[in-house]
Amino acid sequence: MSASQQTLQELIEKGQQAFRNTFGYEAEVASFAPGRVNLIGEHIDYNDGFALPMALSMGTVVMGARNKSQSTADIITFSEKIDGTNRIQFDVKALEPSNPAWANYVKGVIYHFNHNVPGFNAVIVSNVPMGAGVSSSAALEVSTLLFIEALSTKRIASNDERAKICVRAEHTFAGTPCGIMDQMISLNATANHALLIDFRSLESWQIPFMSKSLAILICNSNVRHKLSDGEYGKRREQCSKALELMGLKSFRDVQPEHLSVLYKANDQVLINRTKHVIEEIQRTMDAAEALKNGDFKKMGELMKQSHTSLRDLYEVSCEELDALVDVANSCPGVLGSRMTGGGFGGSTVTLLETQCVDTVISNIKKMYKEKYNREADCFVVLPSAGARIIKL
Ligand code: GAF
Repeated sequence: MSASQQTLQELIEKGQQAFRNTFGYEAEVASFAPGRVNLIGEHIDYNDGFALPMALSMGTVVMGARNKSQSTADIITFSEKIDGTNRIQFDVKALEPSNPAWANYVKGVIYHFNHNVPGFNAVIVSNVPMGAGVSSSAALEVSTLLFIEALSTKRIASNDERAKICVRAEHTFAGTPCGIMDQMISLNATANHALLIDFRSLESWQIPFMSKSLAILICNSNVRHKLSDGEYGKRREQCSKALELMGLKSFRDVQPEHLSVLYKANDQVLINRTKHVIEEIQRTMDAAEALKNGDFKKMGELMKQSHTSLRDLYEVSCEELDALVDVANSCPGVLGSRMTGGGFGGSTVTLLETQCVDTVISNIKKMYKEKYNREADCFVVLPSAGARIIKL
């Protein structure tokens, strides 16, 4: 059985057993936070726009209990992101980024929680595929935060605040200048719904999204192009530069006269980035409306347009993702397919008729193996519930 097929109950049992075997007593507190797939609204969270993600049933469990020390955290992990080190000990009162990389998500969250956390022992178990663009990092951050919140006396006022703590952790300890979408959906998701998030106000709306005749398919390309490391930050800088040229603080305020300033500056890259952002914001609002109206054909068309824009205007796709999207879109029964997440590898998301799932998966896998000699891992997913404390 692959990690992603383990159920939450199996993750919990695995964690409890590992905790008992490692530390010699029972875990008392457990938290769960899901990964996500974004249906539409890509590279828009840090641009003041809208996105429409949903949570997966796959997620990360952090479980444990206080230990006898004042401030030592002793953590083992079963996640694939172990960098060869699956047990770490550190002082919760003297935190700084260091290897292994996975531990920085944990340390960063404790640091930015900014309240007394007692010494604890913990186990981390996850079934979110790593590096697949489905937010394994946010799942780890959010689950860690709920866990330490339960161990301490401080209660964070809202999920917005929780999401911001996790983002700070990711920026400062993991060194990734991410937006806030992944943490927001992990914290606020509801089963059978996608979440329309407005990143200007952080308001959000649950959009019912469940149909027996339709399925959502994630295909992991199993590639992560190295160039992605700096490219995400570069896109953020280009967007800031475009706003600066237009004399604006937000893409939500762009009027035709602002665009003409940009056209005069004649920087095609900035024009393309701006075009993507403005159009993707509109597409995302249209997609939420289409879902509300049960207009899945429209939803699929918008997903296709989103991919084209990410490929040609925002330039965050890659050959493998384009091939996965193209083969999916060519299959009967597929309404629309696009890359999802940060890009440069990772996964695609496809909306399709349930009755066609097996054929579409087999076409995708065949093409991918023949063209790239790689496996595409395919999962049918359902919109699932958000992060929570699990009663042990
Ligand atoms: C990554 C980031 F973490 C998100 O904040 C978001 O920007 C996404 O890429 C692109 O939409 O997942």
